[in-house]
Amino acid sequence: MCAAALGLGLTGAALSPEGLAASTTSTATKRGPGWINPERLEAFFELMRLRHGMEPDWLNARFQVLTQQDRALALTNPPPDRPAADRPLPSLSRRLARNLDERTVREGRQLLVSQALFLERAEDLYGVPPEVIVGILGVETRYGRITGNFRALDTLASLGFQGERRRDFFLKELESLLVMGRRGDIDLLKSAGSFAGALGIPQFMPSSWQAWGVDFDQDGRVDLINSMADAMGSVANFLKSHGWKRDIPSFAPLRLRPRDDPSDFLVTRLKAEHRLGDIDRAFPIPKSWRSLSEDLPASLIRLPEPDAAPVYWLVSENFFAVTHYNRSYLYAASVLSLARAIT
Ligand SMILES: [Ca+2]
Repeated sequence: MCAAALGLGLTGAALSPEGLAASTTSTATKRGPGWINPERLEAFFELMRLRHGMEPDWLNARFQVLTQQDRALALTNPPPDRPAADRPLPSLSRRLARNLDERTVREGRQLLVSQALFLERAEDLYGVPPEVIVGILGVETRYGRITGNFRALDTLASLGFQGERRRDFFLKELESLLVMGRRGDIDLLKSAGSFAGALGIPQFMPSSWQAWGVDFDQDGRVDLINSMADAMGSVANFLKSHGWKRDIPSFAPLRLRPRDDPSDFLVTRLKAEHRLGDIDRAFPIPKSWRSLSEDLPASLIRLPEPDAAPVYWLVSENFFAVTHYNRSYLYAASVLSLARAIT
């Protein structure tokens, strides 16, 4: 049934002016799965030929079997006007409850022991503590248990050609995925991931896999889908490349007195914009931070807690390195709280 549907789609495409134009170029075979605009597909194939020397026939063989991922499209393009009353307010305590459940903490502690050799090597090389690496993997995929059921090739092509937002971003990721597939780094027809195309134990997008993936178990290939060691080394490499500094604490909850006004040191972006010495003069900061350099970049952030007083954390650049993994304070707070809970 699927093949018949594809055949009909292709016939329709070939009869359109774009389809005729496409069929006159390098090969006469019908292109793609039918639901992708033939002109755009041809332009993409041409780009891949020029940039990577990829033969249109090789590409076409992969594209013929693509399935449009309607669910990925729906999840990345949610209807804009859901009434505010239906949306749960962001909440630190709820996020922590979800990510620091008993099983996730217990399995994180087990991983610290079972993967100690790789984790220690990652800390030696990149300066990222074992519990932070494990914290990322816990929040991302529960240590590789939940990595998503969407075939990345389908998802990225659907979002890149049919999506409403960030098409260029997803096409660039599709390009990276195809380059990895062509090289034999991953099996394009099997590799499953999230609804946004993130892959494997650490949920790297294909371009991140290419840029920061590390063959940490030294078996000759970067495998973030099956190798826990490769996932751990790659997470550490990513964090170091995004500003993680060895032996610097990442966060400390602050207990503000009623007269304290945090606004001078509060940030809303993903960067520490103040000096620790200046914060120290204004607020009671934890003793362990007092021994650090006065010039250490630091700031305060406010974390949402709708049913109680707002929560303020003192944070360093290491906190923000984690937000480069996922651009959210609540995400980084979950990762670093899980890291603390398993140590
Ligand atoms: Ca490897």
